[in-house]
Amino acid sequence: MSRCIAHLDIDAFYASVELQRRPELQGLPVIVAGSGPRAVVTTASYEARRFGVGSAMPAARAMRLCPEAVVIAPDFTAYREVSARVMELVRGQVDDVEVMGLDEAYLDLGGLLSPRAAMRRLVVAIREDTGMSASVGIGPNKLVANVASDAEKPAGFVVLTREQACARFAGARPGLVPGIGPKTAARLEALGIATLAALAATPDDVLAAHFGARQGPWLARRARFEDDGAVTSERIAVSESRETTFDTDIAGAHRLEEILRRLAGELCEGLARHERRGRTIAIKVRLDDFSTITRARTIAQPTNDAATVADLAVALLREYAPPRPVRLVGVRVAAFAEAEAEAASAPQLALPL
Ligand code: TTP
Ligand code: MG
Repeated sequence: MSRCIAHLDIDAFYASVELQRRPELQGLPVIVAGSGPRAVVTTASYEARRFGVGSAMPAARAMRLCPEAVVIAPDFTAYREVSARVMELVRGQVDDVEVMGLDEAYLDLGGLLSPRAAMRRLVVAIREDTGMSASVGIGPNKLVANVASDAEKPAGFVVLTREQACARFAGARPGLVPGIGPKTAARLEALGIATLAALAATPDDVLAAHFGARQGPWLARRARFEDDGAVTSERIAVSESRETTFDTDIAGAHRLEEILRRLAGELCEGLARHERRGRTIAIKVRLDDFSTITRARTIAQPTNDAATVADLAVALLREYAPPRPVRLVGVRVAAFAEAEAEAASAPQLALPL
């Protein structure tokens, strides 16, 4: 292997944090979800997954599938704290770490004498220190590492060369590979390409004809587990946001402004804790017909002041004047001062607002 990259991902992350502080729930099906008619499951313990419960499923449906499940409301502060501790342990072992989310990271193991042993030690350290169970994939590139980390969850530890990955997942659906979403997978299937092996063997010109000169051949490269993306350490978050979906759509401007102010307050509290300030304040509004708009304004001085952010968010909302009842509002602070240099050169993080 020329390069050696690991992908580490915590198992059933939010649920595991909840189980950690409520050991009496160990072994029970646990679902972390909000409340209300529109709540969705953020994650489910592996016991609950056996009933078919999964992320992004409406909570009501999850309860029908698994009526005995214990439902817990999400506590993002707790998840951020555990995440920070996990990443601290990761950085203690490896210099080049690319954090992809609260519970996952790519690690460049290139400099290590014995990468597998180092990763085994790291998994033990994470378990002892935080109680979290992690799955690890190791491979010659990020793509192999990512798919390998998912292959034997929970507590997986899978090491594959690119060729081994091709052989092991030859019969898997193309959607197994990150970057091939459900729409692309459906189009591939309509063309009779139902497996990664079939996709890998499809000539570039055929794929280019259907998916374009860039995306077509790229799909086949993904299916061959080719990936030359580097682990770019310290991907700095360039924005943070809070949003909320209402139980019933809201038409009153006053009520919307109140909610936007509360979200701005929560957002700024988190920013202040991490001493982060941003210059761009944005709002997101989703109407009852699911159309979604964002409006943003950039100010001269970076801020994390709740009143400043709330005033701007409310001004943006008044300018937009939602033409229909509103289903969701969100507020975002972006372009953090310390991240501005990076943000100018790196592509904007595709975080949902
Ligand atoms: P994942 O790593 O995708 O899921 P997971 O850690 O719960 O389970 P596993 O890795 O064992 O398959 O996401 C990490 C956390 O992100 C998850 O615990 C909850 C949150 N999340 C959502 O809020 N909504 C979602 O749709 C998904 C997929 C995750
Ligand atoms: Mg996970």
